[in-house]
Amino acid sequence: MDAARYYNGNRDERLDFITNKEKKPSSRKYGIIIGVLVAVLIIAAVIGILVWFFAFKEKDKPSSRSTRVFSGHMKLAQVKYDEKLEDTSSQEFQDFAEKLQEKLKTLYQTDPLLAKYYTKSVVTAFSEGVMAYYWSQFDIPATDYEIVPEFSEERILDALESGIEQQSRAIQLSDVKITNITASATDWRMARMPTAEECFYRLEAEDVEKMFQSPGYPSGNDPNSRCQWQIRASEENTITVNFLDFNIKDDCANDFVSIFDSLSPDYSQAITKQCGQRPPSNPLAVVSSGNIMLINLITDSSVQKPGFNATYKIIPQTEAKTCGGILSESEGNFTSPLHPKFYPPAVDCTWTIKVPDGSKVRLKFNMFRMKEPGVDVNICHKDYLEIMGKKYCGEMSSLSLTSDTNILEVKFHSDESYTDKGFNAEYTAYDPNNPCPKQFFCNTSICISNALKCDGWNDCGDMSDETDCKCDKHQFRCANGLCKPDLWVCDTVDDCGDRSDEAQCGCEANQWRCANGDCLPQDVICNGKKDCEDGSDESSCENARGVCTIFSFKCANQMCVNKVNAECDRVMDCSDNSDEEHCDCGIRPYKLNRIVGGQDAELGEWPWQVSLHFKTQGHVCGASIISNKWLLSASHCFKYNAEYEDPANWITYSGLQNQLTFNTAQRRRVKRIITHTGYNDITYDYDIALMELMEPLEFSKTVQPICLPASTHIFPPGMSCWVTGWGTVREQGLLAKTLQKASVKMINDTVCQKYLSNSLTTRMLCSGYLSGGIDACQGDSGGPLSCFEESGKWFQAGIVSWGEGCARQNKPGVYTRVTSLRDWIKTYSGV
Ligand SMILES: *[C@@H]1O[C@H](CO)[C@@H](O)[C@H](O)[C@H]1NC(C)=O
Ligand SMILES: *[C@@H]1O[C@H](CO)[C@@H](O)[C@H](O)[C@H]1NC(C)=O
Ligand SMILES: *[C@@H]1O[C@H](CO)[C@@H](O)[C@H](O)[C@H]1NC(C)=O
Ligand SMILES: *[C@@H]1O[C@H](CO)[C@@H](O)[C@H](O)[C@H]1NC(C)=O
Ligand SMILES: *[C@@H]1O[C@H](CO)[C@@H](O)[C@H](O)[C@H]1NC(C)=O
Ligand SMILES: [Ca+2]
Repeated sequence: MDAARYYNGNRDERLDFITNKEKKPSSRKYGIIIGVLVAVLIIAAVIGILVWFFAFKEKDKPSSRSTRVFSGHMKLAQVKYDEKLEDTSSQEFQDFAEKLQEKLKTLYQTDPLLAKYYTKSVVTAFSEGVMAYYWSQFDIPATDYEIVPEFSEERILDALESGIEQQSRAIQLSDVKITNITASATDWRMARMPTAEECFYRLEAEDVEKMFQSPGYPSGNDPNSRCQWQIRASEENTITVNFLDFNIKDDCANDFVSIFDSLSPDYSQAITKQCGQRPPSNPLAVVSSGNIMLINLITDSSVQKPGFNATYKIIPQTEAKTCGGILSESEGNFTSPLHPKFYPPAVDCTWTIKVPDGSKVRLKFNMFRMKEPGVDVNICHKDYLEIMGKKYCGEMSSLSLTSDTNILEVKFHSDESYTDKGFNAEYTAYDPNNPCPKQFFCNTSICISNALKCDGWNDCGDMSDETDCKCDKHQFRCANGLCKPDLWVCDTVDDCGDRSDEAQCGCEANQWRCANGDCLPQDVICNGKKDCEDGSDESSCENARGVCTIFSFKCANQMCVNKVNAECDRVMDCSDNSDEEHCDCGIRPYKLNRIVGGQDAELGEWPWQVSLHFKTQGHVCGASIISNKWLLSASHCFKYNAEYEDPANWITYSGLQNQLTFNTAQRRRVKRIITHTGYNDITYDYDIALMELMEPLEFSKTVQPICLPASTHIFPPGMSCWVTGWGTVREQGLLAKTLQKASVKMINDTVCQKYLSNSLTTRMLCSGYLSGGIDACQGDSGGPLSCFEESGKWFQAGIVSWGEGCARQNKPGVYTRVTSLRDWIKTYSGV
């Protein structure tokens, strides 16, 4: 075996060991031994900086080294393609691979540095068109760590190309000639020997859909898996893979699936790299550009997830890559190729929208996602959509445009690497003399309801609906002339854009504002003394030992921690760790698509939301899960009459998204309902209740508890939170079928108090809708107000209690303040 010669010279004994083994080729062990050794020996990363950093850190250990692996493909001239080359155990494959490996070695000789650290090249596969797939490995001993950054893709390619040029001058007629060659840095864990059998699969895609799963699915694959699926199809076809279930650990560095439009793990032809768990509403489905595809599964974490269950089949190239055309109806829809699957790499198409003379085209994207690593969305040098001379790429939650004439051309381009879900667009012809019949025409070309003009919300996207307004009595006039809901005043958020809504909010610039609004000199902060009456000047001072204020977090051992929101923030603050106990909460197991817009909640987006059904009336109130046996809700849901106080009349549904499909929800009966003795049905004070379940819940992807905040937890005014529900107190009309969500923000207590003529007690807080145009009623009495903290968990700030009607924009919603009743919850439920 020629490979042995590669280890001559300055290699150390561990590599000589490989050499010896390699002298006995063509046994199955070969691959396994190499695999194991590679795993043991190689410590590498894809990114040069990382490798450099590692090498630097490890330089004191003489035996450690950095390994860099490059992979790609090359086109071969002057050889006939033989199908036997697809069988890696055939003599033809072995002979030809060896010949090419030898050739690659000599190509690297053109660069002395590469030659010095060269370890080996391995040809892993062939495909028709006489394409060969390979990877090359370089090992740099720790003592030479400073040269690691020299191993760039450019340098490798330069060496290969100049080597090919030199050889072509001295070429003999019978010689194999390498033409176009590619090389890109890859993860060493995906470089496999062609003879490897462990977790290596060859699949043939056909017309009929076939299935494959990751090993061990669904109970979970082994940690340290290096699995590869090579999928081929007959010519003139592309391959599509649909992941029915995809659940890999949510850590893309150690655990991931990488899919390539090649038989090499060559990132210049990557289709995508994914990790985490995908909800059913956002499945992963990819398509190749040609008749090959390579899928890699790498798992390194010790905790394993189920893996994936997928189907694969062919799509004829003519179908997968044909798109565009002339759209001459006055309205219609079009999408990126194969949407909502990922579009294939290397596709170009153009749609020409042609509406009657005198009309113009309005184009609206209901979904737009063409995101690639390392792309500046202002330039869009890879995949893009081009409309009227402007390129669009990345991720956009809303995009609408209008044409200048009756013709609009939309060009779509996808390059060789990285694809995405693409877009889904809707167009309509409109009369430029009357662009929005009975509606307001925004400068961004969209039409909005007249009621949204001058309501303080930027509904158009460019503020054109909020200029030239007269403010009404519940609005604040900003210095720049805009009108804003006066509830937005003094909430620390600059709503006006000129800070005029935050200007008269208490203290001078050089003063410290206590939480109760008092103004004191700045130097009172963290001086170890309580200067503010409430102690808020010492509330976030990590070294204010011994100072216990109403803002301090109290550890189980009675010590005080002066840090804002110390509980469950993944930092151990109490010496007894009690701040990080009972923190299995506030997590969404599904990895949700960030751009999920609209008002409909995704399955698993609010896994603590519960629907309370009363007798035969169906959904009546909301609640939240705070442990597997306890739900939190509002007293007023049970104080209507005696029947409502009887636990036997209630059924709870957890994990429910749609009020028509109960089969996936967990149904539990109620053992006990505890309402607050202080509940007042006139003022709605102490509007809190606990429900104990007969049977515990089973936590799952769609059923999870929310974190309860410590009584000292602060949800500051201006903070954005979410209110969810099916809408019980809807003013008119039916309940929503799908769980609704709305973004709201916390309102300054003083401001809300004034607004509500002093009906707010300290057991209540206010929040209001953040975006305009909401005409549904998202809140559910008893449902949660959920707030995401940067430490990564969701906390329940409030319980939906009362408000003046539903989502009338300038009215606040009033919630039971969970922090003020935290001790009551603990007393009665133990949670
Ligand atoms: C090889 O590369 C050249 C230039 O990049 C290109 O024009 C040619 O089409 C390529 N040939 C093949 C067979 O891919
Ligand atoms: C994969 O999913 C399909 C369709 O849901 C199902 O029929 C099949 O049993 C699943 N395979 C495994 C191994 O669970
Ligand atoms: C286009 O799609 C939207 C939403 O997906 C749908 O409401 C509309 O009816 C479609 N229009 C046409 C002309 O197909
Ligand atoms: C609308 O936009 C155009 C340019 O896009 C700008 O010139 C014009 O002033 C804008 N009009 C308003 C009312 O904002
Ligand atoms: C709330 O607004 C009042 C003025 O109305 C201001 O004095 C106070 O500091 C604000 N509170 C907070 C926490 O920002
Ligand atoms: Ca404000």
